[in-house]
Amino acid sequence: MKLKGIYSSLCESKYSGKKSFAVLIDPDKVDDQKVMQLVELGVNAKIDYFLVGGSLVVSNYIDECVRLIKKHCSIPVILFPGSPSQVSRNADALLYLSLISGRNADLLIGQHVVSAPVIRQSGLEIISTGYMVIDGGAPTTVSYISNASPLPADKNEIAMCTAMAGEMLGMKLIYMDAGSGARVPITESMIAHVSNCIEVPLIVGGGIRDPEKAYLNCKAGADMVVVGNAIEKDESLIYEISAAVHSIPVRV
Ligand code: 1GP
Repeated sequence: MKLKGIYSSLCESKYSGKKSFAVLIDPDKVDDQKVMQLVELGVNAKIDYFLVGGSLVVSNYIDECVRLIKKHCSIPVILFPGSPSQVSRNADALLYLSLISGRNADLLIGQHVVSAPVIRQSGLEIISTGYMVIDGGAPTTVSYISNASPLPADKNEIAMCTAMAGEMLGMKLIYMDAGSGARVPITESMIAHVSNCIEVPLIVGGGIRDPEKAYLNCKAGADMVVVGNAIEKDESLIYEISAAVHSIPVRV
């Protein structure tokens, strides 16, 4: 049995105002060499988490990818599964995503029912997460695969009510995602509105390409920012984004 620690750390960080930076690794886009490179960069840049997963993982590399990360560093690995098949016992935790911004019953509860025994047996720390896909200005893999309309980018009220409902239904995290490679990331205004009406930690990702946007998202109320695509294109961004996120003072 693994120690149940990731969610406690996320809550402690939120309480103290400590912002976190997670690098998303899509197992379809990496090999051993690339993973080792990202591990080294992640350690040197002092990132907080690796997220591993993708909306559509076609390779069979998740388990090996997670094992490699865990073997070579102590950065926690959180699974961010696009489907129930994306599970690795070697990870530290799993975001148990329910697509609360959509109206596709399968992604709200259906796939969870089918995969519940396997997920339970994995022994992973399971973190129930209200997953909200926000319109990022272009169709993304997640918007296509989910077969559900994204939440309109300028409708802060809908985002607030959705997040509040997720929290009251017992979800432990809210993850607002404009989708991987989104043309337009989520506005700071929407992040601030949502952050102000929930108490659980708030994760924000999708289309973040520079340290300024990561910083502004944290200032607006994101507790963790997730970056994938931009780092795939320019790895040196890991240092800049990590520094920007961690420049926000922690409450003592
Ligand atoms: C996608 O939030 C993540 O689910 C990260 O998005 O790849 O655009 O950084 P990017």
